[in-house]
Amino acid sequence: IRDDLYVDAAYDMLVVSNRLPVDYDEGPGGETRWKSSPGGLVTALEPVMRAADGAWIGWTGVADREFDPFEHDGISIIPVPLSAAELEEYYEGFSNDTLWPLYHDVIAPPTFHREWWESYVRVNRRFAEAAARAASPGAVVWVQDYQLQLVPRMLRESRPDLVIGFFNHIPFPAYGIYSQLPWRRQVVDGLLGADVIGFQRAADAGNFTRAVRRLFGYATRGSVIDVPDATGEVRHVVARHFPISIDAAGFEEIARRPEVQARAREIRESLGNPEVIMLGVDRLDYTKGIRHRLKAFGELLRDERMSVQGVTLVQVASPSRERVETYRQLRDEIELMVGRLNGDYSTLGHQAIAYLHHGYPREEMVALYLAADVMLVTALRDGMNLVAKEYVACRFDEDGVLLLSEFTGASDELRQAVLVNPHDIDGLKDAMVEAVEMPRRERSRRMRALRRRVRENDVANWSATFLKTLTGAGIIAPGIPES
Ligand code: GDG
Repeated sequence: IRDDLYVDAAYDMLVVSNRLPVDYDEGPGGETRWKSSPGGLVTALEPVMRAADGAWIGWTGVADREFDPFEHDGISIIPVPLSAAELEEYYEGFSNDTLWPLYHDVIAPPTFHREWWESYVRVNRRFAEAAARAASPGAVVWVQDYQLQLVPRMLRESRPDLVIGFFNHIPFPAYGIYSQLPWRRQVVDGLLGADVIGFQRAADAGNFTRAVRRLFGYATRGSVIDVPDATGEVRHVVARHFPISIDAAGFEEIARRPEVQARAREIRESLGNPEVIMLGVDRLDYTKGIRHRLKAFGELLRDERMSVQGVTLVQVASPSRERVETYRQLRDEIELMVGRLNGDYSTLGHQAIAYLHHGYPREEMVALYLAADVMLVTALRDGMNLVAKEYVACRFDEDGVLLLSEFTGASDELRQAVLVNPHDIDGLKDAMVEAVEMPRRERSRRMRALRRRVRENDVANWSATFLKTLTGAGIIAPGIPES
């Protein structure tokens, strides 16, 4: 154990997120072990964190346990504890049953509980205090996502010397929806403690800026908001879009491995060699439009515009938020639909839908992307949707069709996809047929354009652009669309 991990005010760069990029694991003798949980954010920030002597602050995923700071794979980790009650109120409650549905345009009704809000405030304060302790004078602190929207203001109050950034991974809704939140002023004020507030889409940044004007009447010019402090002095806060991306080269490298390609062929065979494989990969979440997708596919089979000999739908629905009631109900509904459709249309040799309620290793996901002729992304609302970008990054063969909902952030950039409104079931059915029947030349033309886009704005580019804006260089990368 390194002594300097315990030194306060030691880090020039801090990332603060609800979950740490590591998973707890117990060794055979009951000893604590840590496994990396490789996400895009870690890949993007690892080099930055190493270069800047950075640390990551967040929760370990284990309730009611305190852990000392430690180092993992060259990154300093500062755990923040959460109790089982806080997990229920701050995380499953306020974050996932109030903010999540509200920020996704109330696809599911948000629940407002005052105790949940109080827990959210308490936990945000704990994260802010941990960051305030760990940050060196003038350090850069980058706070991530909707679970921690109060941290920027709390941090600025205790440490006005810090440079504070915030990035919201999910949408920010229009004021008419946002204004339902009983704590709408506190949340916007919490965010305004940051120097730069990042969103996925220009529309999200616009919604936020309008909320600031409506609630506080502050002057705004383009992406700059004038925020007066207690003494009347004005601070310029930047609120704009920084569309997140993936480690495109990393995904392509996996896709090029011979064993992954062999696995893709094996997947196709095990499905009975259908002419076309359509694929959906989502956390099992009501924002992802899984029901709309199943309904459209079911009608196509019913209308005999598709057949199970011709087309198989593989749906990976990875388990998510299983303690939240809305998610349990959704799982039941989806599994009822899948069961019905398979009962009605499958044959002994050909399944209509291969439904998998599992999480898989990244290599298996890539093999699925390679096996899929058509990728279905039909989210009703999605901050970005990384699955769409991953599919594109993996298709070095320049084949495959991406069908993409207009309600994803990704659709701002991936204009060569087959764009759909998932609420329009007839339109969705036509788009699915168009995707299945698209000639090879057109598939390649579109895929080449999509791939160029994802390569140009990868996750390293995303974090560099954000951090440059935050630290004052203000350089805007060429890969970012302004609309
Ligand atoms: C939020 C926003 C925004 C899924 N199942 C498995 C698995 N995954 C991976 C995917 C992808 C990630 O999880 C999901 O990312 P998405 O972007 O699609 O969606 P959210 O989880 O809702 O993420 C979203 C994102 O934050 C980033 O800002 O884009 O809009 O909602 O990487 O591949 N990975 C593995 N096994 C699985 O079973 N290995």
